[in-house]
Parts: sequence; C-alpha cells; structure tokens
Amino acid sequence: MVEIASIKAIEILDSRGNPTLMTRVELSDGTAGTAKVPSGASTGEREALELRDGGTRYGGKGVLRAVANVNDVISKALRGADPLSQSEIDAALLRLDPSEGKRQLGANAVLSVSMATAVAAARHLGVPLFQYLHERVVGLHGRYLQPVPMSNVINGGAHAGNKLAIQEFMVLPVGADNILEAIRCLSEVYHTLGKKMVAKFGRMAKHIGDEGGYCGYGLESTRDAFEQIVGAVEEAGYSAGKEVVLGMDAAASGFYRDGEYHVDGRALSAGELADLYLELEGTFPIRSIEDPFDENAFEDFAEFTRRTSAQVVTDDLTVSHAETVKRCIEMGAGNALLLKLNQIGTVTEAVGAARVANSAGWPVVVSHRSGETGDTFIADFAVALCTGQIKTGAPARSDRVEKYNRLIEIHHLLGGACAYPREGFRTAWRDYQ
Ligand code: 2PG
Ligand code: MG
Repeated sequence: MVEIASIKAIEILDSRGNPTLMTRVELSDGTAGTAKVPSGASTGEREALELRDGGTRYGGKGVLRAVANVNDVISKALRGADPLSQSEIDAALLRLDPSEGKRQLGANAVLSVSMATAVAAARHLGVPLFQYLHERVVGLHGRYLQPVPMSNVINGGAHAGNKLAIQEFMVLPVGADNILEAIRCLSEVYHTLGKKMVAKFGRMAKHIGDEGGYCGYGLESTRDAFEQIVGAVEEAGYSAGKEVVLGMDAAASGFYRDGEYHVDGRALSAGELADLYLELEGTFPIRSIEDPFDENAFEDFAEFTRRTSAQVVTDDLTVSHAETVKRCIEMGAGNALLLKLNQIGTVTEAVGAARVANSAGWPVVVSHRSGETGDTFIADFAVALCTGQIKTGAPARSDRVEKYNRLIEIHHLLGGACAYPREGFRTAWRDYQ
C-alpha cells in the first residue's frame, strides 16, 4: 500500500510579492505532488487564519511559522498515512488543529498539505487531478462540465487604486460553445476594452490591478465601468446581453463605514444601494452580483435576493464554511456560493460546503484569490465538482492565465467531451451531480 513518505514546505512568493507556502508531499513509490497557497486582500472577517510571522521580515508577512508547522508538526503526524483517503488526511489535519479557523497551525499550512496530498494521489494513480478529485474525493460519475469563466476585466476596491468602490467588473462568455471559444471571447473582449480605454483616457488606462483587470484609470463611477465594458463587448463583435453577460463583485464590506456604503461619491443606506444595483441591472445585462452588502448584513442580503433576478453570490458572508452556508440558505440570504479553499483550509471541508450549497439548489462558483501563484488546482477543482462557474481574473499575467490554460488543457485531455453550460450557468451543474 502506498503511503506518505515525506512532507516538506518552503516559503515562496505570491503574485503580489508576498510570502506564501509551497508544500511537496512525497509518496512511498516516489511520486509526489506540490501545492501553492493563495492569499486574499479583501478577506472576510470569519475566514480561517492565514498565519503570518509578524515582525519586520517581509513587513511582517513572512510565513516561516506556518512552514515550520508543516515541517515539524504535520509531516511527523502524517508520515505513513494513506494519501488515497483525502477525507482521512483532512480529518487528521483537523485533529492536529481543532481550533476554530485553524488558528494554531494556520489554514495556509494546513491547506498546502491537503491540496498537495490530492495532487500526489492523482500522480500515483496516473490520472489527471480533476478526474481524481471528481471520482475519489467528490464522488461523481465521470461526466464533466467546464465552468463559465467570470472574468474580472476592470479592477476596483481593494485590488486597484482608483475611484471605483466596486471591486470586480466581470464578463461571462455565455454564448460560447465550449471553453476554448469562451476563453477566446474573453481575451478578445479584454484586449478591445484595453484599446478603447487607452483611446479615451490615455496610456495610463493600460495599467492593470491585482487580478489582471484594467486599473480603471479615468473611470468616475460604477456606471462608467459597465458602459466601457458593454462598448468593448460590442466592438469585439459579440452581442452584450446575449453572447456576453456581466457580473460584479461589489465586495461591499470594503466601502461600508459607519452604517453607510460609500460608492460613486455618495453615502448610501442598504436600501439605496439595493436600488442602485437594481437600476444598474435594468441598464446593463448584469446576471451575477457578489457580496452586495457588508459581511454581517445577512438581512440585507436576504431582502435583495428577493428583489433581484441576478444570481446573488455570497463570499465574505459565507467564507466557504458549511455552517454559515446553511444559515444563509435558511434565511434566503444569497442564492449561490463562492468557494475558496483557503477560506476554510482543507479540500474535504470545501467539498462539504459545496455539497451543502448544492443540496439547497445553490450553484457554486470556484474562486481564485487576489494574491495567487501559478498553481492551477482550482481549475481542476471546478471541473471535478462540475460547478459550471469559475472566477479566476482577467486573461492577463501568469497567476491568472495559468488557470485558463489548465481549463484549455483539460478540454483537450477529455478529447473535447466536456459540456459547457452557456446561459445555463446557474443550473447546468444539476445534471452532473
Ligand atoms: C473576492 C476575492 C477574489 P480577495 O473578493 O472574491 O476575487 O478577492 O482574494 O482579495 O478576497
Ligand atoms: Mg468576493
């Protein structure tokens, strides 16, 4: 029987140049898997802990304590364990750190081992990661669904230095027949948007934010940003509202202060902000809105979910925790789950949160973080879960593009035999569970 022979973490850098972990799990047959952990900027206050060293090294952001937790504590405990049982590996990790939010070892330390073990197990079996996760971890049946990418082409909020309070302005290529055409579409729209913004605002508009979207130079308001995107979609030869629809992540905790939402030069109540979203939805083909209110405004989420016909995605509200997802489902606060592995800290728990969401009819959107690496685990994870939706930034810079490249590779590995949800991106997953 194959077993874990060694686990070794090192400190590397993420896409913002901040330290993170890369962990390698080696098995007794010599096969190995590595994983690199991402990091958020607009983090939810209930997320699992990203353990950082403090002090002056790397401005306090070093992760040597988390690295030591992998190398000294986790590696000793898991040596000899069965890598083919992801649930047992993750249960063992939880026993090592039973604290709320993985505060002892750090969710970054724990997650690096959880993911790297899955990668090593897939290598050992000689199957692609998405197939291993799909069959052996999620427990599905060999029919795959590619995700519609929600591609963040203009960055605002915590991800760029501009006047936009809204964090992410996204395009969803729902008219494409497959993932290859979808990625081509979003790349064409992205480049057309860049040229258009440079023509209007000058070369500064070419700069990009943390997730590869344009930095929003010259844009004065939410409406401005959507107008530019719709113009670019049409100029690129696609029909806005049909072949390409829009999404946004307000990440509203980022502009909520003293009971008001500070957006577009105004201070709005939750009701007024809801009215603004509905007005935008009436003007532009917006089909998905993430975190429209503060991360503690459960009631406002519920009220808005009743009023809008867009998908209401919960991120900072639910932080990929199954228990909080249950609470939101009961309240009707949102109707789709954003799933980030590092908000919860193990693969098994993330799958569990997805299961809870799906069992109530909620779709799941697998997501990157604003601080990423070249790791492509989430591309495989989205295909494995058949979520039908992924959020992984603009088609720019390797930290984002590698995920798209992996989706392209998966398409070819499957010989093209992989469905694409098109406009059914909110419901297609149901046929694949
Ligand atoms: C979000 C994410 C990813 P961050 O809010 O959804 O886009 O941002 O990783 O900074 O939390
Ligand atoms: Mg978000």
